[in-house]
Formats: sequence, structure tokens, C-alpha cells
Amino acid sequence: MRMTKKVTALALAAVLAAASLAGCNGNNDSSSSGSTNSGSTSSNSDGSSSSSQEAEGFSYTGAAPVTDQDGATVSMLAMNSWYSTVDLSKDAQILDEIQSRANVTIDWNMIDPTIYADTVSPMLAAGSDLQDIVQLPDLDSNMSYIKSGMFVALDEHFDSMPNYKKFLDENPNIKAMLTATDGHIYYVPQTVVTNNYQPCMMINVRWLEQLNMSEPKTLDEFVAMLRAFRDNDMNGNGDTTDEIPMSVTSGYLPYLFGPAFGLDLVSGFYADDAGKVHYSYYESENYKAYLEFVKSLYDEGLLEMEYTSLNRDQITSRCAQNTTGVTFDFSWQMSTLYSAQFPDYDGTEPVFKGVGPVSGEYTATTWAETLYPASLA
Ligand SMILES: [Ca+2]
Repeated sequence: MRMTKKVTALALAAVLAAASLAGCNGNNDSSSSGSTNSGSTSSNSDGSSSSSQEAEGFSYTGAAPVTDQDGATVSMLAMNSWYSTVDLSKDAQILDEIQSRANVTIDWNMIDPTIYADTVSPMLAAGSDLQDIVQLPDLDSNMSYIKSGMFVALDEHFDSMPNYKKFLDENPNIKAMLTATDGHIYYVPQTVVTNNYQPCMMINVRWLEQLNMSEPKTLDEFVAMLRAFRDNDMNGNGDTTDEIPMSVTSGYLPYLFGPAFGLDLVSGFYADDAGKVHYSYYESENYKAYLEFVKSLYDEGLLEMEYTSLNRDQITSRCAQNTTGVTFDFSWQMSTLYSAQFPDYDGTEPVFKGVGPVSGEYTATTWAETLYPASLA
């Protein structure tokens, strides 16, 4: 369809916006969640996009609008917001603005992220009734979607995609990751357009102030803080047993504590100062120390006992009840999700405040002495 190809650049831009707004629940590999232009017919049956546009007298040069024809539409299958109360197809003003400027209307099919893979994978397998643009449910590691022949090689249309082409030229590493083994590029990566797209540790600073404690800088100080949260009636309800020092989902524990042990447990690989590449999960001494540390938190009741099944909604509930002191999440959640649970929060002073990572200025022996002095005697 010529119309589909004409608006390709716009639609991809919209996908980028949608992807960043939706968040990615911790799975933020820049090459993940690829979005691919899905042609309902073979990609080359009607000639190149540029020749089509020249024939129609409109040439997209990278600035809005992307078409001179009113009433243009493009359909898109994408993941909706992780917030159940937010529908990106209706509530995201940035998407309205993009459509307005581009002079194209997007026909959204937004799917709940919790069922996205289960919903979209069968649609891709069936290969029928797919939208023009599809946010893929996985990394297409076997290139099964490409091999299906359903998707257009975007690089064959770069003449009409100047912005995307420029982005790839300026980011050769991303271009390399997106290039398929057949030499073509079918994907658009998820791109983050906010500057707070980083996860961090968040602490209930009201609890800290009640204890007259400072933000912890080391693991020892961090553990001391958790013990204080555990042993005092921080929420003032007369019950000293309902405080949960730390509520962190299991998937975030490596983000939270790996660096303090000199480990990159998120990507796994890192290079030392001499340029030698290591794999964190094989760094036996440090990784063992990390595991023992996390276990000690669990044994002491400093880590929520149900952490393996804990989810964000449950942590939000803990905040609403003022029963948890520490969590870990993407930084914008401080204000939008966690601090917002407190009725007197007015947006000026955080209740859950992001703090820097605790330092690795300690040794396994140091924290072991702190936590298990008897065992070392
Ligand atoms: Ca209490």
C-alpha cells in the first residue's frame, strides 16, 4: 500500500513516543521491543517509497507534516501503559501532538502489557489482520518475524526516512544491533526521550528524619538503617512488627546490590581497567559475597519475606499503608507512584526519595563482621 509507505516515518516516530511513555518495566535494552513496519503485501511490489512519493508530488524531508493528503491514517499495534488507569491512545498528549503535526491519524490497537506477548504472538504467527506497525513482543531472536516475509526492509526506504537514517548513522552500534543477518534493517529500537529513565533506590525519607539518620552511603550504613526501620514503630500505629524495612522485587535486587560488589549483574559482562572482559556471574568470590549479603538481609527480616512474588502493586500498597521503608524502581515512580500514596504529598517534598547507590568501599569480610561477628570468632 502506498499510503502505508508514505507515512512510515511518522508512524515510527509515534512508536518511539509510545514506547517511552509506556515504560518498559525494567527491560530497557535499547535494542529491545523493536517495532517493525508490517506491510500487508510484499514490500517491493509497488516500487520504492521514494519513487512513489515523487510520482505523487510530495517528498518527505524530515519535517512535519509527512503527507499533504488529509485523512491519512496508519494502524498500529502497541503495548499500552503499565498503569491500568492510563490509556495511551487517549491520554497521551504527545501522541495527539504528533498526529496533528504529521497530518495523520493513528488507528491504535493498544494491548495491556501484562498480556501483550500472549496476545500478539498468535497474531504474528497467524500473519493476518496485522496493523501497519507492530511493536514486537520479544527480540525476535530467531528472526522468525522477518523470515515470515510479512515485514518491510526499512533500509530500502531510507530515502523517505531521513530522520531515522540520520539516527542510525550517528549510532553505528545501534545500527549494527538492528541489522539482520541478511543485511537489511527491519526494526526500530525503543528509544528513551526522558532524562530520568534510570532505576534507583528510593528511601522513605520521613522515616529517616524520624530516626535522625542520614542517607546511607555504604552497605554497613544501609543495613543499620534497615534494622532501625525494622525495630522501631516507624508508622506510629503502636505495632512494632508491621514495618517492612525493604520491599524490592527479586528482579531488581541485582540492580540494587550488584554494583556494590563490583558486579554488573544486569548485563552480566564488564571490562576491568586493563580491558579484560569478565562475566559477573562467574566472578565467584564477589558473586558469592553478593548472594550471602542478600541472604543475610532475608535472614534478618530486612528484606520482605515474599520478595520472590512481590509486584509493584503490592509495593504501592505498602506505601499507602506506610509500612515500607525502601524500594527500587525507575526514578519517575518516586513522585507518580510511591510518594503519591501519601495523602499529604503535594509534589514539593518527596516521601520516597531517590538516593545514590551504596558504595563498594567495604569487603566481604567487612560486612560479614558487621552482620555475623559471632561466626567469625
Ligand atoms: Ca508500626
